[in-house]
Amino acid sequence: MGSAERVAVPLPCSQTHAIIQAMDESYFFDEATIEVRSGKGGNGCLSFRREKFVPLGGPDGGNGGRGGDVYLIANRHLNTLIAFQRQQHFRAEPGGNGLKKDQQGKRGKDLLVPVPPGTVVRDAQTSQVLADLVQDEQTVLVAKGGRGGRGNAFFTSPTNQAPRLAEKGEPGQERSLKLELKLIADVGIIGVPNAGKSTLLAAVSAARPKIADYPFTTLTPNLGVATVDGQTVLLADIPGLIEGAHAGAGLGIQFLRHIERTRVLIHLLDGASEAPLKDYQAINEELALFSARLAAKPQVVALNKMDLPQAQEVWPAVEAAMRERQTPVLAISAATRQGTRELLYAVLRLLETTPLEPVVSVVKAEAVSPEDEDTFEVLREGQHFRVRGKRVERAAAMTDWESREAIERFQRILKVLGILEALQEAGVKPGDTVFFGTYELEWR
Ligand SMILES: Nc1nc2c(ncn2[C@@H]2O[C@H](COP(=O)(O)OP(=O)(O)OP(=O)(O)O)[C@@H](O)[C@H]2O)c(=O)[nH]1
Ligand SMILES: [Mg+2]
Repeated sequence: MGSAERVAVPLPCSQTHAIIQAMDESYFFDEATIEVRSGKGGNGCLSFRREKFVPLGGPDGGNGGRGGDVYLIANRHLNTLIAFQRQQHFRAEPGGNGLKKDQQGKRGKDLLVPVPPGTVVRDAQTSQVLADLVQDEQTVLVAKGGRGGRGNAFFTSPTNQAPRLAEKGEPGQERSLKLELKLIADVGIIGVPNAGKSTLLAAVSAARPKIADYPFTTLTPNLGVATVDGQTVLLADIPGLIEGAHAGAGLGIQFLRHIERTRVLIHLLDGASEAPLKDYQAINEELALFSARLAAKPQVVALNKMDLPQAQEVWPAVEAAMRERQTPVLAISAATRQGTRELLYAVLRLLETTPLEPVVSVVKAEAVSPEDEDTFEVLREGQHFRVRGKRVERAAAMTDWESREAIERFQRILKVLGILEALQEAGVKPGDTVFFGTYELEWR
């Protein structure tokens, strides 16, 4: 990325603020579509030196500067895509025009757009994954700045000492991107529907998820921040899991994916259930069927609803079973907050002894696909012809149509690429209109 100057989009708001706002609007923003545009290259300059006693000095028009690139950069202070509700358009600065006396145009500043870690970036048109930004400060180039047009000094040659020709800057790239946030909470709260997961999240954080006495109250994950001894822990409450979840039953598979990146799990047991230990086993089986990675995540088990006699009755059996498995276990009541603080301490202890997983990153240095530059096609559109191709369209956009020499140069490019021949084969006649990108030319 060089050492070029950069501008960063300011961070929209602090982490907690963003989460609470997302809660207020009662759903979690985990998708956004944005438009990015890199800077156009600056135009090349057409100029001749003015010297005393020399009627026409040598050409001294400088090249235009390169346009700025657009990058997305992971920023650990963000954990929602909510900022993109307010702003969807991001543009890098254009390059400066070349100047006389062989002065290069200024390079356009790059634009850095911060996104939360866990953001998967796709091309909105093709759905192709461009990057999976996982680690803080991981960066991906999404739109490359246009090349600066060359000034007339560049075109000086033994046979042309005074070129009246300068290129225009290459247009910037425009791209529509789809962002998807995979939650990266520290802790995932899992359990059967109605276990009290949302009640627990509400008890330990400022989040206000919907709570009700029927299964599948939670439809999309809720996030909350809990503070324990000055440390913050980000918790995600996901929809209840049932048998077959790994294969899409209930609200299924997408939520298992959401918790795949959390570091530890709170496995909440419904103390009012017929058989909490059976539920426990069924959920663990679902995790294992989904992925080995999920099954291997450390768990803290909590038997909920201890304010009910039913829960108190099963507690000794639950406690004994977990002791046997050497799994930490607590008795809590999310409703009365009995034991919830101790549960957070147990989670902290587990987080401390759980190393961060090595991050597997698929980020390429550039997400801008190198298309085949020189290929083209000639299409017939009613009375007109259209030539499509990356290189030729760029050449057309960079040609100064006021300059005879520039037009001649464009014709030479057509010849070299074999486009002249292809047009003749397609039956083009003098007076016909030929389109190159947005440029319309009359065939002569
Ligand atoms: N008595 C008692 N009831 C509780 C406790 N915790 C939750 N509940 C009740 O259990 C029901 C389900 O609670 P939720 O928090 O919505 O459960 P959930 O696990 O998020 O459920 P889903 O989102 O549907 O999977 C509600 O009626 C809660 O009021 C508790 O500690 N004691
Ligand atoms: Mg819920």
